Amino acid sequence: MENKAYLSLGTNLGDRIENLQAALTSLRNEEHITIERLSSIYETDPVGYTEQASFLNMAIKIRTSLSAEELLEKCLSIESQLGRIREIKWGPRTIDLDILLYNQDNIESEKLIVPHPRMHERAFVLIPLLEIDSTICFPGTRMTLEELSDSIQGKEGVQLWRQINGVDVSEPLGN
Ligand code: PH2
Ligand code: MG
Ligand code: MG
Repeated sequence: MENKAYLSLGTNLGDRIENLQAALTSLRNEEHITIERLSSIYETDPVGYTEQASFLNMAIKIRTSLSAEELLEKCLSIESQLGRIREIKWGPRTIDLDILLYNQDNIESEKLIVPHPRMHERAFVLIPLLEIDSTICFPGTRMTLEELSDSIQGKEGVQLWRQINGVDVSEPLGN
């Protein structure tokens, strides 16, 4: 499990908490992946295409012996197992599993770009990520997430989900 990666999870179709649970269970059942940290779950305003239901988003830190490409294949297969179909760009989805960072690698292949090209401008990615590791340095800059946190745009669209619902949901997910 020599590689360290950060993933973003998002869902806004069906039973959203069940979708997150199912994705985490599938990741836990993968022998080449260990989940090290989980963020809280956040309810977030849709970004990009705004005429859709709000999302639940969270981030996780994993260790894996998979290459970035193998990890992507794993993520895509979990997405399709959970019933994700090809949908409109940035539109509603049952589950979205995105690789944010893979070690300090810069990857640009036909299938995969890492660091995730839009993570820097997305509060629904940065706020959960900040919670699990504020010392992350973006490849290419010397700034840590902590140092960048004040300048994150769109924070008001990212709310702790457990506060909205009055229950702490991070425990059942195995934090
Ligand atoms: N994912 C998108 C587009 N817009 N908005 C929110 N709030 N959360 C998402 O996960 C999300 C989005 C495309 O992957
Ligand atoms: Mg995405
Ligand atoms: Mg995706």
